[in-house]
Amino acid sequence: MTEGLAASTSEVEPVSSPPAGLVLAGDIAHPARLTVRDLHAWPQREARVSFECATSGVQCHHFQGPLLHDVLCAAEPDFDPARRKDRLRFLIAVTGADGHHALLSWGEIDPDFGRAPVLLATAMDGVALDRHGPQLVLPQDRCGARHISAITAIRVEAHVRSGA
Ligand SMILES: Nc1nc2c(c(=O)[nH]1)N[C@H]1C(S)=C(S)[C@@H](COP(=O)(O)O)O[C@H]1N2
Ligand SMILES: [Mo]
Repeated sequence: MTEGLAASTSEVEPVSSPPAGLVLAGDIAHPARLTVRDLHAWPQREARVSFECATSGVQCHHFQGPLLHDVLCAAEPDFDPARRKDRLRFLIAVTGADGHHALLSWGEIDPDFGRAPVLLATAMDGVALDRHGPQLVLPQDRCGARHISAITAIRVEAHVRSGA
């Protein structure tokens, strides 16, 4: 029975091109693997952004997708929900398929603090990112470098205070 299921699944979805997805992990209650399709479960927002790249100049794109904050809250980061201050210890590390890597702070996207409407885009310029993987969209950024494409991992981590 298991063999039959495996055979029919591979017919529908060739193992050579599985839908791109990201691993959500770290100091959270619900680690998960999320495909672009899974990201449609949250309310979809839209953003028209322009950003400058040091090598290719100004680019303008239209993105659609859920708020990063909504997706991360569903994973229940390990902070004390009763203390706003506690959330300010957390970092968000985002990695692309090519290893490009950048950090955000929780305070930056939290509606009580920076309120940045950062998206995990499921589509760019009307084209679904199902095969490519989701893209980070930061309407507040002047430069393009944190608009990480083909995201493979997001880690939410409590920063450990160093020294005295
Ligand atoms: N995965 C990944 N995403 C990335 C980058 C990258 O090197 N890898 N470069 C960033 C930079 S520097 C810019 S300006 C924007 C736009 O880059 P593009 O011109 O390659 O689309 O994507 C960003 N996202
Ligand atoms: Mo860039």
